[in-house]
Amino acid sequence: MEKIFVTRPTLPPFEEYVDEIRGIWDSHILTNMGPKHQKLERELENYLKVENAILFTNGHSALELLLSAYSFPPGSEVITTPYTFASTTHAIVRNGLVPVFCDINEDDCTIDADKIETLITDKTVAILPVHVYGNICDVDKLDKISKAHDLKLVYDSAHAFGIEYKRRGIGSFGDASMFSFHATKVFNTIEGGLISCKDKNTVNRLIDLKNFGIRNEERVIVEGSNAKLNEFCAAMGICNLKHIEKTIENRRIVYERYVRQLIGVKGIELIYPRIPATKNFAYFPIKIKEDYGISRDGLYDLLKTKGIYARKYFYPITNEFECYIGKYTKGKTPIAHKISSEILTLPMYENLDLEYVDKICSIIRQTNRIV
Ligand code: T4K
Repeated sequence: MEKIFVTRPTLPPFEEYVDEIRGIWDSHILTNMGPKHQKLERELENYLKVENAILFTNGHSALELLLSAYSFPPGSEVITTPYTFASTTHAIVRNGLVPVFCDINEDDCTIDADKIETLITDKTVAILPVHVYGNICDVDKLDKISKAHDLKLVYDSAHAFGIEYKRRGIGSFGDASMFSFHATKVFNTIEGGLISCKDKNTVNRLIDLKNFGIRNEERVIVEGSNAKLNEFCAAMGICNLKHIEKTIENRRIVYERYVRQLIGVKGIELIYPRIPATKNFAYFPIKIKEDYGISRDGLYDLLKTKGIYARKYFYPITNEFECYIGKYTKGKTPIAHKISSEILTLPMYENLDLEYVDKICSIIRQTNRIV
């Protein structure tokens, strides 16, 4: 029985990648912000419609260093969502900052912007929302709140590659955005990440922070880290970017095949964006409601017995992780808690065989009928 995983990385044609890396055998430049790294940064600024793009080894390092670039006083508070991957909360905590959890919208699972202001205190320094599944947050409302309270607004855009709203790249909203280019993402550089950021001082600080704070052979100006994307990963990005429109189109076909078959199934709820932005079809999340017949975990297990490895993105929510439970209790997040017990993300990737999509949908539909 073939195993179907929640995702499968997009790879460019083999020969294209070989052609792209061939020159490395002449130059021997493998890393330290070489020509491919620089080329990819310029190409991504263009594609993502952002002013400055800074590449990193992965999305998490990018986010962690972004928060460190602002030099917030230790113990400052960052309002964020618990309905996300571990990285978002870890980036806050690993900077000595305090996550204050805000609940999410029931429909699109993004942060509930109407609940943010009640969480602001004199210790709040930033808001860190997540464009979860590629559903963008209410960026207009968040912009107003952050400006009214003089807070930094930094987005976790790990899922939002290529999305545009009001004809602007999603990474141009707020003070800065982090994109993940992990193997499992819509666009990958094997591992990789990016910060888009308007402010030149922050850009320069991030460039220092990702290379040990080294300005030149004799000057080290800040206690930086090492988070440089290497040339082989940059080459993968250059190749994958050439095909990105087709990749997203192929994802759309899979996405729509799911929607057609799962819409209206009793006990199954689809998740739609509430803000009208373009789509990248990053994930296919569904909610398994009480009237479905079996639980979310029951369906997860059933699919597994048939070789289909769906995932519970995002369960548990981060404020219920063993390492955080009971520690950061300021905000209450009952909606995020409820959704995390209902959520299942189905296999979703470019060129997922449509017969498998039909098979997955038919299992979901039949299970509903027989229980
Ligand atoms: N913020 C958010 C909101 C995020 O979702 C993420 C990452 C980040 C920040 C941090 O960005 P990075 O530092 O990762 O750039 C996966 C990814 O590793 C992670 O990048 C992603 N979010 C998260 C949602 O999903 P896992 O632990 O579920 O990955 P894993 O290894 O179980 O992979 C899932 C499936 O993908 C596997 O069952 C098989 C398939 N797969 C995976 C890999 C790595 C492949 O077919 N080939 C592969 O090389 O976290």
